[in-house]
Amino acid sequence: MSGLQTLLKQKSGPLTSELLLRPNDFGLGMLPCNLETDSTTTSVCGFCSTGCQLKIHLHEGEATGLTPAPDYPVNLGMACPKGWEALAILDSPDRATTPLFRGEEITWEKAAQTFTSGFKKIQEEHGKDSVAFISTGQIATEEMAFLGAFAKFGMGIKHGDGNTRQCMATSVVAYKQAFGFDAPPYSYADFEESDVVILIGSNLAIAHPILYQRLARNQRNPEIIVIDPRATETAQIATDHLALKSKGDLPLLYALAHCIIRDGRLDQAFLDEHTEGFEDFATFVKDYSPDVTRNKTGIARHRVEALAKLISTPGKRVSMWWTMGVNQSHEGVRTAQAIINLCLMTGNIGRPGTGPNSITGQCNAMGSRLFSNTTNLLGGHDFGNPAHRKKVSSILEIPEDRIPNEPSWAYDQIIDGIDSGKIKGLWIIATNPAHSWINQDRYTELREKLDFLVVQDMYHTTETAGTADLLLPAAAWGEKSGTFINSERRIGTHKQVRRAPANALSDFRIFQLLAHTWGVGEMFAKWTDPEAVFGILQQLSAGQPCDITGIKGYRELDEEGGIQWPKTTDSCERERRLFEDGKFHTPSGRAKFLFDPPSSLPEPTTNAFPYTLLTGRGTSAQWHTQSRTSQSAVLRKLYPATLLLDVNPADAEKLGIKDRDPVTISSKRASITALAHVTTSINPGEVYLPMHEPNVNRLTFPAFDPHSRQPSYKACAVNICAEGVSQ
Ligand SMILES: Nc1nc2c(c(=O)[nH]1)N[C@H]1C(S)=C(S)[C@@H](COP(=O)(O)OP(=O)(O)OC[C@H]3O[C@@H](n4cnc5c(=O)[nH]c(N)nc54)[C@H](O)[C@@H]3O)O[C@H]1N2
Ligand SMILES: Nc1nc2c(c(=O)[nH]1)N[C@H]1C(S)=C(S)[C@@H](COP(=O)(O)OP(=O)(O)OC[C@H]3O[C@@H](n4cnc5c(=O)[nH]c(N)nc54)[C@H](O)[C@@H]3O)O[C@H]1N2
Ligand code: SF4
Ligand SMILES: [Mo]
Repeated sequence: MSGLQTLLKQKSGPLTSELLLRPNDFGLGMLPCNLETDSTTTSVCGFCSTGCQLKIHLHEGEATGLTPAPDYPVNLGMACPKGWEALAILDSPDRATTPLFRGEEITWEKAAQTFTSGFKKIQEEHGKDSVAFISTGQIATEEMAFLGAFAKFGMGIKHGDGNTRQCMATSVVAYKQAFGFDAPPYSYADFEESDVVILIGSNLAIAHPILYQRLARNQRNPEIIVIDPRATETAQIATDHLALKSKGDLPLLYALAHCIIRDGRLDQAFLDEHTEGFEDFATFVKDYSPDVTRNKTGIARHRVEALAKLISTPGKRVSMWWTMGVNQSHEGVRTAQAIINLCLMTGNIGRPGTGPNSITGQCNAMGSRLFSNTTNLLGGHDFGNPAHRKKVSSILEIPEDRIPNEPSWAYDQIIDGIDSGKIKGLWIIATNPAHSWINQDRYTELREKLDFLVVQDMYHTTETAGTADLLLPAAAWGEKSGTFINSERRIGTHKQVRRAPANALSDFRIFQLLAHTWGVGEMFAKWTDPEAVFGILQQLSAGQPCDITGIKGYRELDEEGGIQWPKTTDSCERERRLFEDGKFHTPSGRAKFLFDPPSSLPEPTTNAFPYTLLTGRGTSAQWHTQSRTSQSAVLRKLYPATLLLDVNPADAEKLGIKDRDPVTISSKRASITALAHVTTSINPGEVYLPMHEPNVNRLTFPAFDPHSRQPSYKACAVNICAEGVSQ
């Protein structure tokens, strides 16, 4: 037990700031190692949602290097470049090392007081809901639960959302409406057990390289179909690549359903016993023959017919995987549900190698979905449900009226709230919206409207940190402990193996300190350390589809190679999928068919802006806004030094552009420059930019899915011209 934990356990009176301000003492003492000698421990990687386990090599308790864990059921001895460089990015002059108030170094006591007085003053003047927070899918589950509980139950804030809105909101709503709970049904083993693997809007080779390796290990000689406007790195492993038109997914998926139903190639028994709404859906898709949809999809009839046959071949195990090409769309939820519909009608769910499978993005996107207390009340509960509020209030021993009875505004509504003057104070934790938010120029302008902006980050140099009134320096992955939940619902631990620089504190400790200074320390008296909070979250999960009451603490998570939710009983298999019994979480126990007609593009191309701009990941060595990956000399060598615009050779010729020529890309909102990368991997009429350069989101158009409010980052209208040549 660490020094602080011992002190906290011994102390009976209220916590003091002095007690909370002992940095770096959650982790090192928890290591199952002999600090005197060389040894190893394990940690789940803190970049992507694959959740690879890394073996950390220690000397006298501090990490000296790492290798991929050989026997973890996720990565089986593999890691991608980011994982290998996870320790390297910690040592950087860009690290935030001490709290800063408008650029001046201040103590943690002063920082906590400034936080408290700054936000309380705004709340007194403009009401409790005039302060909001934007959180993340990139801190431990225990930390995000602490944040959500402190902000909502302690500070009385109603509005808080996260960067998971940019990423996973569509899948959350799609599953919730169709299955009754946000429940991705698969295990990674399904990549290896499928006969037909369909990847829709997912560039697995770049975004989830270890899952790509898992797919490459499939011994069943699978058909691999990639549905992506671009011939991506992932398409290289494909047996067929459908280069559909940008946002042609919904019509294409309806055309597939049309053919399957027309030919009667259905799993009628599954439909009868386990689904509802099929008849209406069958009537609806009668109008969507491949000939009708061809204009929207760009895919010829015979290819649609062939794919429909493949998906519905009796006895074949078909799995359909999707990521941002689907989620980031003005009609993402219905598109994800069109994938779910295909799996339901062919009975491809609940069996090995099947499933409508959404792959998450950030290391703890799944933790955020269940425990961030933003869209859902802690543990996948509903803010609007009195029984849920009662349950949470009794487990947390807080008055029920502290729990808001409705969910928060979504991210874009919070941004609009700043614009309209309703939100005056904002707290941003482990996300960099001044780079990543859609139509970013507006964000910059809105900053001026905030009376008080607090940013909590591991670096002081991010675009967002640079605009903060108060900067709170956070310890990073490797400098703190907790759990992450990966894409296949596997909970794994990460541990402190390094000391945080100077005065940086773990997010957990920062929340503890702020709660104490705010005057609600008593409310979190039992939230002493990450593992204690994990125990509280287990209690909150009881009786939910994500019930994890059967896990016997962090040690069992390590011994078992991580554990997938749900886990209620003592024994369970290492890799499990959901819905094997065909029972869903809807009131009827049946999965629902959901659909709407495709809608028109929010920003169609015009004569002035004749190209569709697609955006997404660049290389496996780059992570989002690059605050982390740009810190590693090794990773920097693995990606281009300048921004490259992918443009088709036919368009390049038309525009008089050669490879590596400078070009200007203009949308109605901004103009930026890049070098041309002339390539056949992109269709004529479309161009592609990686999202890692800060200017890219100055171009994007703020359209949102109406159900999930996820931004549609991947389609806006632009013009291209050789630099210096006017439009
Ligand atoms: N190296 C690296 N890995 C990452 C990340 C990273 O930043 N870097 N981020 C992580 C996160 S948070 C996420 S969410 C995931 C994202 O993982 P992915 O979603 O796989 O990555 P993206 O490149 O954003 O988008 C995937 C593909 O969608 C395609 N696409 C664009 N428009 C359409 C369309 O209309 N229809 C279809 N079918 N496809 C379309 C793009 O061409 C692109 O190839 O990656 C995770 N992994
Ligand atoms: N054009 C375009 N834009 C996009 C996308 C796209 O495809 N196209 N994709 C969207 C998607 S899917 C996502 S997920 C978002 C990602 O967008 P962001 O969340 O803004 O990107 P990150 O660079 O991951 O920002 C994470 C921040 O947290 C900090 N950090 C890391 N670890 C810790 C920690 O332990 N504690 C604290 N306090 N801070 C920490 C990092 O330094 C960094 O500043 O971007 C979205 N934006
Ligand atoms: S694939 Fe994802 S989890 Fe695995 S090492 Fe790379 S970044 Fe980390
Ligand atoms: Mo994401």
